[in-house]
Amino acid sequence: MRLLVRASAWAPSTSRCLSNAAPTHLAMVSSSLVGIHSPHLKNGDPEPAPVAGRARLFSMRFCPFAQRAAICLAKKGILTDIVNVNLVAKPDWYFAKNPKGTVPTFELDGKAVFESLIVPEYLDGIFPDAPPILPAEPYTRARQRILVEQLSVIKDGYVGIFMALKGKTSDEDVKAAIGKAIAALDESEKLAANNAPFFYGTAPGYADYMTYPFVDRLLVMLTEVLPVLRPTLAADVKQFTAAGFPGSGSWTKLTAWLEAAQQLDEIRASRQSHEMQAAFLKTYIAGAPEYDIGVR
Ligand SMILES: N[C@@H](CCC(=O)N[C@@H](CS)C(=O)NCC(=O)O)C(=O)O
Repeated sequence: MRLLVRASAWAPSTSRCLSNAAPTHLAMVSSSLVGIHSPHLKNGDPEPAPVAGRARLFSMRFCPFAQRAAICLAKKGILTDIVNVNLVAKPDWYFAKNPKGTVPTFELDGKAVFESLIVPEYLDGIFPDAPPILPAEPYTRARQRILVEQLSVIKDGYVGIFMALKGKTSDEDVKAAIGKAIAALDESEKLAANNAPFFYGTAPGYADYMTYPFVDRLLVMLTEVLPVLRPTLAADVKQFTAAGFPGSGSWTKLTAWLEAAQQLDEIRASRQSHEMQAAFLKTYIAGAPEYDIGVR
């Protein structure tokens, strides 16, 4: 298949706006994703010319939804130019691809598909020779979808803390949001597989890929952002550390799952460092997101 590249092949970008230059704080991980650290295009910037036959992912470096799509593209080894979009000053041309103006949007041969839970299925359909994200067998497939729905409590838990901090709500409200995130971890622990690191067995799949970006952000939030922005609540989250998150005492299976997920090439290829995520989150919570933080 012409768009497939081996995971070890680091494909050069031919597009003017795209760059492979990784900030020095990130170890280079070879992958099919080109320009993951490229600057974000904003209103007034021209759309980079698409390279014929080459996939594009419209993204934002720190977006967990966009990371879902990036993980799947890396797993499949699809040569993809990442086009980062400034979400507070979106280029006009972006709305023609995605009227909601959200990221991610996947585009190939002039066909754009958005929504992070739908893109993986589309990729499975158009790249039948690449490793599948969703299983073909109907029951297993349905169960994976159900699992993603159930695990969305982690997304909600993370977003709840984010909103509470951004809304400058009282310590009591932030505490309540932390409580919900902890309850989400408890629920997810019950859903994790026994004796298998991944949610649906020994190999990672849809549920793992759709959930990882939010667990990683919850980690950053609880260990690096919240204690700094709300020192009055530092004691409420001091049980959490980046190493061994969320903690094998209460969440044995989830902790083993995260450790295994962090080793996957497709996850390593799509991630931003915790340091950069924390720095970005602070600017976002303050109301002035610095999308290009650490790039230049
Ligand atoms: N339901 C969408 C949500 C995507 C989303 O909200 N992305 C955020 C960035 S993390 C975004 O594009 N925000 C800009 C906006 O909503 O205008 C999906 O799953 O793809």
